[in-house]
Amino acid sequence: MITIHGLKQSRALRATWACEELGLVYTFRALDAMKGELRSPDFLALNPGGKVPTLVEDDFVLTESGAIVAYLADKRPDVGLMPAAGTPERAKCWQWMLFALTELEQPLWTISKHTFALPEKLRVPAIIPTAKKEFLRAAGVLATGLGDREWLGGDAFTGADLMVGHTLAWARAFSVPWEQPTLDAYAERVLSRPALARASAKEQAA
Ligand SMILES: N[C@@H](CCC(=O)N[C@@H](CS)C(=O)NCC(=O)O)C(=O)O
Repeated sequence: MITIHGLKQSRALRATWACEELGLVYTFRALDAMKGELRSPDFLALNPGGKVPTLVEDDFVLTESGAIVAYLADKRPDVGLMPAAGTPERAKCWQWMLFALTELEQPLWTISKHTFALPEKLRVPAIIPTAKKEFLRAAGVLATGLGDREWLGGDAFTGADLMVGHTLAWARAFSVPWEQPTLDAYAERVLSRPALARASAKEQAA
């Protein structure tokens, strides 16, 4: 049995969205950060970093949203959320998943941390213009990489679209513009996936 430990409106949605795309049976366990549940001894025993998503399957524990999406995808190779191992398609899928985590998400998260997420006394507003510039640069690279294709991998939705799409949803939620018109339709396409709606509904109900 797969359990995804998460917070509502967090990167845990990447994991539950993947489960929904793949038709996997899973439980979403909503933790409450305000009650200190990310720092409880039980949770820290699973993930010493005290972060979500954290996947637990019997005695197997996995952290990092990208690794979790890839692990889940390999349970249903027929779905093609990750293309077959050893293919150029798989390599490109990894390229964009890692791009989402390292190039697109990081400046966005820097903006968010120093705008609202960190306690006010830890915020350094002077970093925001640089982070915005980096985010726009990454968005430009993404738009060029996507070109006029429907999905990053070409014909089919993959884990790359899931990871990038979730990050674009955050950009939208945080009112950080990407200034790439072609990404507007792409974001709509990715974020209107029924599997995402199901994962969000499950999260809200938890
Ligand atoms: N690189 C990690 C980041 C995980 C992460 O930072 N998760 C946030 C929620 S979106 C968290 O658990 N924050 C709690 C904390 O930092 O204490 C991933 O992609 O899974």
